[in-house]
Amino acid sequence: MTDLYSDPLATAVSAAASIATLTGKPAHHVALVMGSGWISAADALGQPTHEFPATDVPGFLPPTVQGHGGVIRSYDLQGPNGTIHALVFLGRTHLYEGKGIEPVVHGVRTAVKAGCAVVVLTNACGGINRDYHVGQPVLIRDHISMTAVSPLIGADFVDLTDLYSKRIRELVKQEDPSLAEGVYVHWRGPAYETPAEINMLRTVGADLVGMSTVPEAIAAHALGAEVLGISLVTNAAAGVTGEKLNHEEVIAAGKAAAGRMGELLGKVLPQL
Ligand code: 8IG
Repeated sequence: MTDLYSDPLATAVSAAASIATLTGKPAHHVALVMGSGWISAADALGQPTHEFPATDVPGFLPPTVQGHGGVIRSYDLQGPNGTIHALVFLGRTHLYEGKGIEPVVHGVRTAVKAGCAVVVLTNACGGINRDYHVGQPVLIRDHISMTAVSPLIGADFVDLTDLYSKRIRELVKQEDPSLAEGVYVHWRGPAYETPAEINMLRTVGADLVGMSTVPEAIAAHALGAEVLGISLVTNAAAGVTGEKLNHEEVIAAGKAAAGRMGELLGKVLPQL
């Protein structure tokens, strides 16, 4: 752990103050973390009022993966009860980067300290459930941590029974009743699973597998935010179709379907 994160919440508080200064907005109301391929969802929210590199804000590391932006945007979204301020993170830090857990959850901690009561976590993932097709968005109903790495330290015995807010899932499904729900597995990576591992994960009740979201959901929930998780199935998990997994294909498939989800979020979020 570096000095930067010796007091992670203090770093998040100073990051939130920096975002307030950069945007001229004393508080934001909802945060969205956009995974690979989700930039078209951010674009579907309209024109941001502000955009800056995440590295302008304390505690954010430069991006290391192609398609993971490292950019923060602020949006004004119009809803039935007036304007809300949305904080959008394009790109995130992953556990597989080897920098530890603190940079992985710094964005969501910053968002909650900036005032966000709702955190939307999106990702691109592999589909384990054979009913899913590539390009399908799936609401995360629950998760299984195969890393067992927690962002929490000490006697912080947080209840996770409603980690992925049922209230928000129901609101989203009112807008789009065709949306499926599934159980997401956090796999450390960076190597994908073997076919045998995918069979194991299916057996223990997993529908989706990816390398993000779970630590951020726990950190946001522990600070009192409501969490919505949405996975975009961008490939069939290993062994499901016999095809090999390729990062470029993953990015392309994500872009195609994310725009529709951005429009949906633009409608739902101002109602929360
Ligand atoms: I995109 O098949 C994407 N991310 N672990 N497995 C894991 N992560 C992923 C996958 C996948 N596809």
